[in-house]
Amino acid sequence: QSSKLLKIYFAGSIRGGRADVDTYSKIIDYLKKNYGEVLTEHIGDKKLKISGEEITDKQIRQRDEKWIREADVFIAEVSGPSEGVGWEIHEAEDLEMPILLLFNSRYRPKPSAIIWGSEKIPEENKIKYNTLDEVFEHIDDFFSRLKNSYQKI
Ligand code: 6IA
Repeated sequence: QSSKLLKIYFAGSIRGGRADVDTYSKIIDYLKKNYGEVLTEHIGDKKLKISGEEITDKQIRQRDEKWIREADVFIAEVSGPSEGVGWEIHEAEDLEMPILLLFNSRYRPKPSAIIWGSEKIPEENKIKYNTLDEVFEHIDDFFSRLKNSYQKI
């Protein structure tokens, strides 16, 4: 295991809706405590305004493109639909990053087929969960699988 802190890109809905912000924030805390640096910590910020931001959309897009290239692993919470998260998943696929998808079927039975049907994401990394404890277990499993197959980790 390298001594360099692992960089994690966590994706969650912003303008798609903030109903799950508590979940995002708990997942981010768990990742920081156990696995590395989360480049996108603001996703779990309850005070984040979804309009009237001090930075422009172009700056957000550029910054996120840079962060996703820096990151070693990609984790997305996909329960609520979000165009931005959908785009980021495709970008992570293009960059051949290890991807973990977390889905709670509280709002809808399944995520978009375009996401869930991806052959670039192993089936065991497409998680349907009910409780946060389950999420944490799946995150642990994801990282232990990576240790065996992915050199940087
Ligand atoms: O379509 P959505 O807004 O739901 O897309 C959410 C995804 O796009 C997240 O996973 C983010 O990585 C990215 N994203 C969208 N808006 C922002 C944003 N705005 N900041 C960073 N990433 C974003 C708030 C800026 C604020 C900190 C000043």
